[in-house]
Amino acid sequence: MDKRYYVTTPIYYVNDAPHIGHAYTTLACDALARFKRLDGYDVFFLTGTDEHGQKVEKSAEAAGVAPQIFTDRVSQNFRDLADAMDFTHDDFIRTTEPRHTQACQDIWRRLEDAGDIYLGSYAGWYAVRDEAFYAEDELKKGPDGSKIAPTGAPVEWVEEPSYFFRLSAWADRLLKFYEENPDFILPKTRRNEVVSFVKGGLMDLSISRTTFNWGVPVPGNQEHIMYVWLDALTNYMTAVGYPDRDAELYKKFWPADLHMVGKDILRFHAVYWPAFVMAAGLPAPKRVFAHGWWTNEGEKISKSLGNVIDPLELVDSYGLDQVRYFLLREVPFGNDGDFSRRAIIGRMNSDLANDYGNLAQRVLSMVHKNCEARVPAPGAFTEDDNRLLDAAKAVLGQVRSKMDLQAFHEALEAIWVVIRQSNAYVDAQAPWKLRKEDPARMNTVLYTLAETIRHLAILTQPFMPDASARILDQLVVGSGARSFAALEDGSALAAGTELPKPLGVFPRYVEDDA
Ligand code: ME8
Repeated sequence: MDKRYYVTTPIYYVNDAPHIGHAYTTLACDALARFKRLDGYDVFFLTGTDEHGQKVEKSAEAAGVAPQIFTDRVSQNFRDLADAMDFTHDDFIRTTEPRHTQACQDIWRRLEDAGDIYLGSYAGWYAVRDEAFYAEDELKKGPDGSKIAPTGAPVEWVEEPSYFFRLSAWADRLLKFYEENPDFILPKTRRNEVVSFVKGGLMDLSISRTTFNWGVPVPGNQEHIMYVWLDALTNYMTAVGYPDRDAELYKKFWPADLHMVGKDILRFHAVYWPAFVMAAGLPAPKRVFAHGWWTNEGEKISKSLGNVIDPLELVDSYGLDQVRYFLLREVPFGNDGDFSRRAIIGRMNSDLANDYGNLAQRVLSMVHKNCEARVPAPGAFTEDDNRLLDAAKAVLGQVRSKMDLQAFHEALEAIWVVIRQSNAYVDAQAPWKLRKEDPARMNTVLYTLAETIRHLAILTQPFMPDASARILDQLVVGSGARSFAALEDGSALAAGTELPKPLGVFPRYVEDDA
């Protein structure tokens, strides 16, 4: 089995501060990267910033600083966010780095050599906000009667000399590619949208600009800079060493297993990008997953509405693991979702404090009080005990198949089924009553529970790394015994192991009414 996994986030525009949407995409990739590492994969997890183009140039201008100084500053905000959220990326790429210029120019030359680039002139609509060209018939009328892009972005008329990529010639090959790779675009509904878009026919794509110069120069023609999306998409190959195709990382990790993106940029990733890569004679990535859109208390998140959610503030208010859990659990991954205080507090108090936290806390406290703070020695397991232990053992397989489809919410739900089953088992077995009546049976019950919690805490690590580690510390599970192998190789808690005094891991969130 090929145990390598390459996952990427979009590279974010440095026109603005990072917000919850950016944190969400990278979080999903982080959970996946952590999951795969625990599952024995060699993982490469990439994130970074998209620093060229008109949009960034204009933001720098508005800030009154040179674009490079501006991008240095804003890019750092994205790194700070990644640190604050404990993301485990292996590289953080910036498109203004020299390694990236080299990669962009190389891919350009390959497209040119393949006969897929020609010089012409572009006359049409462009939306700086989306950094995208639009055909006349795609535009809508805005509230003030002016033309706007389907995304709502204002458009401007552009006329300039431009190189084109022969995208029109790629429609059939793309359709064949989608057919041969049915999971290339997920979720399925998004796949259908892309397929019907391509079936509608593709126009050649303008891939250079001449009216500003914040970008990668086109090789052989200094008048042109590369279209920011060709530049940006190439980052996924730059980071693994391209254009050096003998580079160790490139050989190991290209083609990427997963480009995680928001639904807003699916077309660039699922149409343009595989066409570019295949035209360059290189292997196309294996999957693009387009997730949904977050709103804030029912409203579209936007700077003009003043309702941008700062992920750092969320972490300060609710705690990192709580925010990580909420974002991945609340919304079926792929669907749109709404952030609300009520919803996150609800999840914290019911799923985390009442279900998971309470299970760990009451079991560990009983062990501490009644078993001399040692893992109790179990006697023969009854049918009830085995039912719980078997359920705990079966979760990894379920979570694995959910994670392979990026169904984070279902992966978590599968874990919670066993958490709830464990709580029901505690209530049914009532170990506190057994203390006097049948201490040997109490030991077996508490052992069964502690062993189940070991499984659960190993499995929740990708989602809530800190809280899971604290539960595993309380069970004295060593750092070498926290990977998924320890759920499949017959490992189990050793009776007699001395345990530290338990401490609650998921406090209830008490609303401040003041
Ligand atoms: O598009 N809900 O960068 P970008 C969910 N530079 N996700 C959201 C979101 C929201 N409300 N808002 C943003 C670009 N996102 C290009 C990408 S890749 C080669 C170049 C997330 O800064 C989501 O992942 O506009 C979306 O696709 C991405 O941020 C857009 O980030």
